[in-house]
Amino acid sequence: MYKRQLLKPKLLYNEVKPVSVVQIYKDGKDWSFYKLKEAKVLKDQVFAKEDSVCLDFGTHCVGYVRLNIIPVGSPPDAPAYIRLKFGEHICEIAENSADYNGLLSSSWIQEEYIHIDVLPAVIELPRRYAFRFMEIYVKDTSSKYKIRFENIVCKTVSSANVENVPHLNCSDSMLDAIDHVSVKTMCQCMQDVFEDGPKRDRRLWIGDLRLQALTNYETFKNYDLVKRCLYLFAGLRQNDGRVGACLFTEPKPHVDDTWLFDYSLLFISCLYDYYFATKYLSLVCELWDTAYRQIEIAQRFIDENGVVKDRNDWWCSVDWNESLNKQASAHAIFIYTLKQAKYIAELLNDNSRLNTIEMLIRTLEYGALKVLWDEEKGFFISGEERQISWASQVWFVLAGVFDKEKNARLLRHLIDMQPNVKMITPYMYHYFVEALLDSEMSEEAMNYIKSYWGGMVADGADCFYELYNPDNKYESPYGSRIINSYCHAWSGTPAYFIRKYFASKVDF
Ligand code: RAM
Repeated sequence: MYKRQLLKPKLLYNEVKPVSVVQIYKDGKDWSFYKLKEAKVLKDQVFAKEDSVCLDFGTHCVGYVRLNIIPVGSPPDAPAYIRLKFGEHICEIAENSADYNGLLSSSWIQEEYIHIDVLPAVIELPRRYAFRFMEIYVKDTSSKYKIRFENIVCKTVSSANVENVPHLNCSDSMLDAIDHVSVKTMCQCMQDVFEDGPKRDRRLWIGDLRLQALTNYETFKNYDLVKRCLYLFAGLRQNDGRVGACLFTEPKPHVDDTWLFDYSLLFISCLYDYYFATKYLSLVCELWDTAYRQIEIAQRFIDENGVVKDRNDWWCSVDWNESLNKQASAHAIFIYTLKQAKYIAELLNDNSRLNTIEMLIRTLEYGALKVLWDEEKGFFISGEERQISWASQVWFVLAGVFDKEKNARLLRHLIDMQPNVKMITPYMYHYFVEALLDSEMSEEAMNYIKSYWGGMVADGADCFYELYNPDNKYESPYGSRIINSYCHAWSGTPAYFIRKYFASKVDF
């Protein structure tokens, strides 16, 4: 049996019932809701053709829904025909799914039409949903009978046990709330593997895994789940040894055909972090060849000036800001991961690879300073149009091309100048906060944690979103925000920052 199979986690189940019936309304430009009544009185409400109700489960749930449908009136002389809709965010219920015309498949929209021929009935939906809100819409019964709903329940599932995570209880209630939402986000995404989002894409992406693993080391400490995911990536490589950007576990584990420059290199970071968290050298030793192979592949992207070549397809992830040029970030991520690889090579006494790694670091640092650094502007530029973005500066700080003082000056300059190619994903904000902490700017780091992730909490998030642009809350890389994920692994890292870097200043 494969090692990754041996490490399959045990799934834990629970039951959550709806707490209230809510009314959706437009609050200015956006959707909002208020409580109409307790959910327990729903059993007395009778539904006829075109009636609907929206239930609030009070918290984000991942799991399987069951409900009883009871006929009222004459014997049912026609099937009941209902629509069930599930939403992590109220906008998914409020907006008409038929209007969706985005980039990703509409099949992600959590909506089912069901005929029920025999009543009363117990409906158990086979699909796993991620939601807080559930809408029931009665498309039709018949003129002779109506229906009622009873025993609505969600059997929730996760491989994480929240009871294993000590509660944060500090004097700052905003920080407590951010930590709580962060731990909840992690828990919902910890399933058979670390999923990126339990609504969408429900699979293992390496960029997400890297941040989940870091947060997991400070919270759930499920080292085996990280190990399983690393075995999956290493055991299911693409053709020439490339680590794929993501993989699926059903019907059996298989790698996707997407490859991303930065994600493949982040396999090295995952291994490096795993070593620091566990000090288990054996896994590092076992997976070192796979990690090193990613360097050999990325090396092909370096041009004659020692700079990573730009491309205009989806070759590198970094952030979802559509105007972002990724060349400089990719270049810096290569240096960043090479330095981690250098550490591993030293640890394993792999001297021949160590020489190559050191040579590559020199080449790329030289190329960065010669071609990508603009002394006059005081920023790293990216692409033919010499774009100045937040992401490029952040990744260069993390790459450690300059010393700490110069990095701190670069970050201050960035904050002062506010270049308009901004970061829009919590994923990229994570690395920004990491760069601030690396540069001993912990006050600024804390302020950004509070304003960015705190902004989502203030907007009512019970899990952190895939994408959050405080300047445009409708932003979606996919053409519609109803397809965005509102519980997304790469957003759950504040608990990591708070617990790792600020633990001495807060109480548990
Ligand atoms: C999306 C997912 C995932 C991310 C990739 C790059 O499909 O949101 O989290 O890692 O893109």
